[in-house]
Amino acid sequence: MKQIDFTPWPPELAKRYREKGYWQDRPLTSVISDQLAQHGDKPAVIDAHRSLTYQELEAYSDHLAAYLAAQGIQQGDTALIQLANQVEFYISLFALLKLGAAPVCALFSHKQTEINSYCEQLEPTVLIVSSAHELYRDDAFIQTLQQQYPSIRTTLVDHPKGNSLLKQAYLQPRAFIAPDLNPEHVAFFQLSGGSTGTPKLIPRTHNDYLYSVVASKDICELTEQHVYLCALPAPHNFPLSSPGALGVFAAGGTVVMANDPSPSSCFQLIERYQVTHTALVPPALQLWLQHAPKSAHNLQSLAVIQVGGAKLSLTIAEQVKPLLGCQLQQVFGMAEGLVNYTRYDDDLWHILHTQGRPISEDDQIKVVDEQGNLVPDGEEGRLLTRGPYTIRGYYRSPEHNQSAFDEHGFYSSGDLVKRLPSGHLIVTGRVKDQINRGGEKIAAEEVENLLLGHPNIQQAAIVAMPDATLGEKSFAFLTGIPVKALALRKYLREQGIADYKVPDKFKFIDNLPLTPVGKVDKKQLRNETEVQQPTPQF
Ligand code: OOB
Repeated sequence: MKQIDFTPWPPELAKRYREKGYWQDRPLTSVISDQLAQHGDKPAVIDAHRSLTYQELEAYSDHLAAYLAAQGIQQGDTALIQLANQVEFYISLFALLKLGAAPVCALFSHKQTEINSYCEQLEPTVLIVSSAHELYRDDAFIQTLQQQYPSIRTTLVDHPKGNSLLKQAYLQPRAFIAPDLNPEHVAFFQLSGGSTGTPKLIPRTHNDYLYSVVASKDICELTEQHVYLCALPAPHNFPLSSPGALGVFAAGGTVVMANDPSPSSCFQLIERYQVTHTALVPPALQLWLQHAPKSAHNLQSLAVIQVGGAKLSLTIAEQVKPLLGCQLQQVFGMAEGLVNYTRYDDDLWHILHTQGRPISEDDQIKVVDEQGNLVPDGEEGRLLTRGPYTIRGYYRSPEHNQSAFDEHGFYSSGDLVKRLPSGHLIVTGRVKDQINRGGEKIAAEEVENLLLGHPNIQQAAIVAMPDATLGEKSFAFLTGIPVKALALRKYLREQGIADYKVPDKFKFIDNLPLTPVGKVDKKQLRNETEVQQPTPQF
């Protein structure tokens, strides 16, 4: 039997995680199968086009799994899903999980560069994509992928409004014989925000992910009464598992999918479906706060808004209760594992000023200085963590793993934090070479490398500049023969990268400043962006 590579936890820790009941040796799909007896007829997921009960979600993912099995797809294979926020996302995810064929779920904003990189790394056997995405409007890109990656055996394209091969495959009843899965093995891949040239893939096992989902569901006290609005891109770790859609399924609740997190998409859904919970990034929350007071929609059903993905400013945090009438929960998480929540019964100070505390008492946190020495509580340092649902290594990245994990298996997230005696963390900054553009992560090196491909550009350095709405935008400093920003944007779009990675500002300068050891001095460049910008709100 083929097995997907991943770095296992040391046996003594795996034993402990089992003994403590974190790892239950059950497949991740049990979040839906467990609901069938009691909640089979209840709506599990609703999008703009249809509503599926738990029974339907289970049956459709079985049919699709059987269809794929008949195409020769089997345990140990990999797959790529690129769908919008639509019920087919969960049908496809569960079908592949049932087969043991681990998917990577690309964000809908991803383009050729990202998709190529995932295919290069995974050699998928299945593509499940939507023609609503510009890449799949016709067959050209799919054919290129199929030629470049002969591993691709089955391609299912969905058409959002009409019939499609994907819909036929899941609607047509077929008996599925489930293979025996080992819950210690890889279930699927999360995407890393990254700080390197190539986006890294994060193998998540059934055991570790299911634990994070179920524990998150308990912390957030979700029940079958709850209705969760999935407003962020469905594959992202936050709306998938913190507690996200999978947590809501595990509780027997209902997931409502919005096309995007804007008030115009979301407020009507909140009223119509009596949404109780949702998860937002700070810029979306800001828009909600601006629009809620004058909205004609009744938002009273909302009990909790979770905010995470990027730092939330105190001034925005303070407005949640007065303007939206619901509880704020701060969430500081990462696709690699560790997730922190403020708890509902925390005092107001901790809810407003901290990004929460870890899910598990077995989440080990170290806050260290530049030499790797522990710093006292309350002092800033780098965050290191390991635990029952934090990965031990990126997929097939031995070199990067050397620097991303310490000798004790602690993952270095690249965040600067302060830990309080209560265990709560405050995110104070970052050492990784990344821009956090309103929750969307940009690995500076990835975009710099693409810019270096331009004939006029000699050197490129991308840094964060403060922005009142997004928190940060990206600023590219360049040397070489000047080119207009418009032309550079066009050039980058032609390379096929997600729009959010295209720098917001470009500037040609004579030389990039260097540190005493001869590296590009990004700190100095960042200072320069601040001179040119108005003071940020957060
Ligand atoms: C979430 O996951 P990723 O993988 O997109 O990004 C992780 C990084 C963290 O290392 C940190 O730099 C930043 O995003 N971050 C925050 C934050 N939440 C995430 N920075 C400040 N304050 C916060 N509340 O973004 C993610 C995954 C699961 C749940 C929530 C967020």
